[in-house]
Amino acid sequence: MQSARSECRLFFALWPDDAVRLRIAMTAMKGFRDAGNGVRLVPAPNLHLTLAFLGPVPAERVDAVRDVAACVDVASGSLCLDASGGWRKPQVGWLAPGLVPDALAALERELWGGLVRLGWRRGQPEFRPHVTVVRKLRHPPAPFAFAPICWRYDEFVLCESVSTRAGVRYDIVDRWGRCRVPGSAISEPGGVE
Ligand code: 2AM
Repeated sequence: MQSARSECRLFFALWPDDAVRLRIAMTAMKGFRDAGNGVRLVPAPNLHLTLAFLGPVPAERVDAVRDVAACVDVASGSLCLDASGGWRKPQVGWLAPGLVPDALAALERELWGGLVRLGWRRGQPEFRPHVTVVRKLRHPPAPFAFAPICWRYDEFVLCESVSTRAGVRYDIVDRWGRCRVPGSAISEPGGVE
């Protein structure tokens, strides 16, 4: 459900289905189990792959953002998470595709092309697709091996990041790519981290 606030923190993402998110969560639990005190696993409902982070978006600009998404024509593809790692500064650990599929790169490029035309600036010069699986990771461990987690996606979503006292919650605002049944409900992952 879209918020009635004057601005909301938005991002485009791939949202794996429940079974894939569970596999990601289990892999993260095992792989990062010795990663040190204070490390927090991202709850399975919150696991996603960010395509474009928009930051705070004024309510009156959300329709233009939706129009960007509606123009994208590469909403499906497949990918395999088969690499692990961590970044010191944001203190996150992740699983990622070792090879970025062309269709995924094209999806990100198309989204950013439209966003740049609206005046957004890319934070990162390069697309480094990843699923953040742990936070507060002070000392990224050496990469670990795991059974690749592959999935086929046929849609991408626009999400709102909502800060709550219990942690961040991600609400799916809209989705594109899959055939839509008019009037169908939009699911909300509703997890907290
Ligand atoms: P992360 O997975 O690497 O933490 C919602 O906050 C999503 O947007 C997260 O997946 C997060 O990436 C990403 N995100 C948050 N802040 C960001 C920023 N300043 N630049 C780029 N991506 C960001």
